[in-house]
Amino acid sequence: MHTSIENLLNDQIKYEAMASMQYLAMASWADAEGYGGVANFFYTQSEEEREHMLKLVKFVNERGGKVIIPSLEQPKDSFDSLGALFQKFLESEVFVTEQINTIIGACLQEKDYNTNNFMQWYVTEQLEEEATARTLLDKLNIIGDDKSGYYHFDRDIETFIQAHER
Ligand code: OFO
Repeated sequence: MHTSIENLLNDQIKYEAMASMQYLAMASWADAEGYGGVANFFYTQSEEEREHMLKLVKFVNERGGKVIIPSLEQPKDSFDSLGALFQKFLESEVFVTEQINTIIGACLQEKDYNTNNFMQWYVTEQLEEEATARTLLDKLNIIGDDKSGYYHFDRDIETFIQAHER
């Protein structure tokens, strides 16, 4: 594996780990605020990001590269509102998408079609996650400051996600 690709994949391991910890902090915040549905949503997201990280760790090892397990900064753990929480979710996903696109670009440049092929799974995954984040944020923008709207959003989020993923 070309060193530049190996470095980028190690960076990506860090970004997926950061997303996992960020979503865990968001789940915990929502839990403490009494938003059980939102908390479950982010606990699940956190697990998914950990799986994305693991997939990369295994891939780099399989290809004979050297994996670096990163140290991480403390994630943001307080939010002004559910809107701010989901804004952070969208920003995090947009950032990850940009990094994945950078890897794809480098793979094509280095003619590393194997890694390019592997990374296509992440491209599809990011499309879905960004769409979910935007849809939920749109709903919260409609709700505005309405407390009963927050209540319904929290109650309905799991049903919404299941329907969206079908
Ligand atoms: Fe949604 O961040 Fe992983 O890929």
